[in-house]
Amino acid sequence: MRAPLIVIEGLDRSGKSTQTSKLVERLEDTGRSVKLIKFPDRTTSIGKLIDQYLKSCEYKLSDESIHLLFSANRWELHDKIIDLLTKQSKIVVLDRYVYSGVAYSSAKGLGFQWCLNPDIGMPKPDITIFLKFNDIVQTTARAGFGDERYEVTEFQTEVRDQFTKFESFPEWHNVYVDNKSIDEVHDEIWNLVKPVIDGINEEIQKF
Ligand code: T5A
Repeated sequence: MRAPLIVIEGLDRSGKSTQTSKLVERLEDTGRSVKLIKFPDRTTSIGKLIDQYLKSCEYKLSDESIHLLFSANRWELHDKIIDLLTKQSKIVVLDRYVYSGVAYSSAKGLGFQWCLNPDIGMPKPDITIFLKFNDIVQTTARAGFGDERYEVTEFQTEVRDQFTKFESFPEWHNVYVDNKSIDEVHDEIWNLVKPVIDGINEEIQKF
C-alpha cells in the first residue's frame, strides 16, 4: 500500500521547518515510518548552485534560469519520492514544493502557467498546508529574516498574493498562524493531516 505525500508551504521564516519536524515526530510516535525532505535540497549539485544564488545577490542568473534550476532540483528527487511512497510505504513530508517554485517566480513577473510547466508530472501531494500570515510583519520580524535574497518585506507580500492562486486546488489548506504558538499551529496541522493519512487513494495524482 502506498504512503501519503504531505507538503508544508509558507513564506520565509513562517515556521515550516519547525512544523515539518514536529509533524514527523508526531507521525513517528504513532508508529509510522516517515521521511522528511526539504526543498531546495541544497546538497545536490543543482542545490549547491541554488544555495549560492540565494546567499549572494552578486551571483547573477536570469529569473527563468533560477526558476528552472529549482524545478530541476525537485526532478532530481522524483524517483526517490516515488520509491519512498510506493516501494518503502514511507510517509513523505516535504518542506516547500512546486507551489513555492511557482509563487516566488511569478512574484517576479513570470507567468503562472509558465512557472508551473516544468513541474508537470511531479507527484501531487495528498494534502498541502500553507502557513498563512495576515500580518506579514510577524514573519519578517523573526530572527534570521533578511539573510537571503528573497527575504525582503515587499517581495514576501507579493509572494503571499501569488500563493492565494492555489486556494482553489483541492489539496490546499490554509492554517492561519498570526499570534499562535508553535504547539497551537502544530495541533491545527495534525487535525488536518490525521484524516488524510488514514484514507488515501492507491493512485498517485500528478501535477
Ligand atoms: N524558493 C524555494 C524558490 O524561490 N523557489 C522554489 O522552488 C523553492 C523550493 C529558500 C528560498 O528559496 C525560495 C524560497 C526561499 O526564499 P528555504 O530554505 O525553505 O527556501 O528558506 P526559508 O523559508 O527562509 O526557511 P527557514 O528554515 O529559514 O524558515 P522556516 O522553515 O519557514 O521557519 P523556521 O521553522 O525555521 O522558523 C523561523 C523562526 O521562527 C520561530 C522559530 O523558532 C525560528 O526561530 N517560530 C516561531 N516563533 C513564534 N511563534 C511561532 N508559532 C513560531 N514558529 C516558528
